[in-house]
Amino acid sequence: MSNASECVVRYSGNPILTAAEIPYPATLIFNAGVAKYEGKYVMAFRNDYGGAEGEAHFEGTNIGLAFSDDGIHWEPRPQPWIEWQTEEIRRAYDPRLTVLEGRCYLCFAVDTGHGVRGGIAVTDDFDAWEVLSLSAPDNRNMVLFPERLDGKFLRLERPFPIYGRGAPENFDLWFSDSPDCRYWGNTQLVLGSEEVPWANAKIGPGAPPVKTEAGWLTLFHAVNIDRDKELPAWHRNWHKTYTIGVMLLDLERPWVVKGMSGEPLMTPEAPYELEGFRGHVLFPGGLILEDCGELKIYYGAADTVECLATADVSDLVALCLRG
Ligand code: BMA
Repeated sequence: MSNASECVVRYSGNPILTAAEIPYPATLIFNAGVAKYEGKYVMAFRNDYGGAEGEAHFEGTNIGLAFSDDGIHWEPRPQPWIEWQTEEIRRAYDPRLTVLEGRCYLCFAVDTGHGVRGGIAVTDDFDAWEVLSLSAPDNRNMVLFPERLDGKFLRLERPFPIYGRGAPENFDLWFSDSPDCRYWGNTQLVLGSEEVPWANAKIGPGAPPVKTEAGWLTLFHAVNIDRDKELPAWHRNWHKTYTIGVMLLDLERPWVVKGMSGEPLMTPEAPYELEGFRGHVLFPGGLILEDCGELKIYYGAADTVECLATADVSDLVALCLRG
């Protein structure tokens, strides 16, 4: 069987969405969530706007929408969708989408005056959105599973404990469940960052899991920090490489890892992944399983553009089970 990275094919037309295609102020278009909803592909993407290319200063962040018939070519909506600002809330970003029982749920990170909170909202029309829960800080990278288990909503999340963890950025991937998507409990550790052999720092859930016979297949990001190596970025002191890992979670006990690829599934290598606002960053936010067994992997590249890669679901399941 092939190496992990050989199981993935980058779309030749990457990137699939950039700031140049957005009909309102946009500088960085990245870290999108993607779902199939009512016969169309829908993408909710992060837009950091109001900065000049090459400069690391932006006026704000909003979440925009784009729609597609094939999951490859995208039509952005004329206006941004969500820009959340109050006295306490500064912005919502890095959206993930999960369709569950006909409704579309949106998870996002929320920067507030008192830390980063993981938010979950729901929409039925991609116009109105209702916030269902906001976690205690610091927590981000929430993703919802597309099904309930024993009546409960299931989520993966990434709290970031700065005092209790020993190393500055060794943050881990966790699970919790909820009867109503508002009150969360049954918190369980899923994967410690030390269990990812190719990374030395934080990990976090990426795309909402996809159900297979062998288990819930899910992508995560894993960060390696090399302080001796300056990576290309629009600002100084960028030392983090973000890779994509893949694992399989137990269907009945989704906090149990049944298998994980021992190598990264994707490592930054294409020019649009190596250079941009922050080079060497791959940040997966969407995973769609097509009827033919093809997986579409959506990921932000270099915190600058949104990209697509494909893989065969049976190859990724086999990779996880092989270890
Ligand atoms: C993380 C998040 C992501 C971003 C990544 C790399 O902490 O802020 O939005 O893609 O860093 O900069």
